[in-house]
Amino acid sequence: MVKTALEEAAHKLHEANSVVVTVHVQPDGDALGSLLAMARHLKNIEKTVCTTWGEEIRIPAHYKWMPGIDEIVDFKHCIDADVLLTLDCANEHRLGFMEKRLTRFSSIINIDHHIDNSKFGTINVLDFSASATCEIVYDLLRVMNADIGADISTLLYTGIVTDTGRFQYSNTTAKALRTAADLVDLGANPNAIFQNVYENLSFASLKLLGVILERSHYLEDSGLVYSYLSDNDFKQADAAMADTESFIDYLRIAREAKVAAIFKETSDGKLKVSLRSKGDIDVGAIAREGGGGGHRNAAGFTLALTIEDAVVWISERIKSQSTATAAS
Ligand SMILES: [Mn+2]
Repeated sequence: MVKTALEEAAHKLHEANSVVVTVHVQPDGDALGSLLAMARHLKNIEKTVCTTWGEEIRIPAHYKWMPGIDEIVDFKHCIDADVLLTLDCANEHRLGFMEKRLTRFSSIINIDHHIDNSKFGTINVLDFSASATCEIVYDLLRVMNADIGADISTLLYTGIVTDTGRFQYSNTTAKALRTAADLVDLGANPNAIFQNVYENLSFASLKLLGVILERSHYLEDSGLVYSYLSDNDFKQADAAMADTESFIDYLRIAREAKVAAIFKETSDGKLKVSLRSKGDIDVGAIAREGGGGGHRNAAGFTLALTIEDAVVWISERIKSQSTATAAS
């Protein structure tokens, strides 16, 4: 019988004695959820596990409550293992400093749902219809006959609820909802997770949301609604970039918005761009052109441009996609 990639991955993990589990830099809820769920299961079955990602470890406040979050260690401690397991990571570069260590591992299991995944693993478990990497991890844990308790289900539910925008983005499939329902049966508490993730903003960050809304602009010719935060705004509000992750959703709710963008100045003078689209515009393609990546409706990249030039650059690409869509 031909083994599926899921079965191959399960077999390889069962065989291994030690596993380094890692995710993309600046991890979101799906990355953290899949990381901690896999780490927990592998520890449960007596594997030696190193849980990390390839940059200085900083946990956004709204994810600090996640079960096992204290077990994440600096990547410098995760040197050798039988298997490197990467989760929610579309390509080698997204591994940060872990990229340089790829050659140390004879087995790399790459589990992901990004459509532009570069297949850098020796085993690639890719499901582009999955709403979240956590949805694939749930399938893998079932294949592994894992004992999925309240902690693992809480972690996986968190990844699915955040990557689907609370079950509202276009990746919200029946399977995503069924998986979430299974996870609730297994102990995930949707209301507690909602409060921890979405009602956990510092008051200083709430004021920053006010700044973003106040400064927002709408460009009628491209349908772009955008706003920005400067380095100084973060300093004044004593807020971290990660606290503002969800703010872009407030720009998207404008009826006029085809694409929402938030520009954030980084400390090295560059512009971090987050993009969201509601309809046909593929912001993942725009982000890839800018050297970043992401999904059709949610993507990000960094530009070395002023905000004014970045707005023009993005608007042009929205307009040319709109023309192409209208013509086909
Ligand atoms: Mn994801």
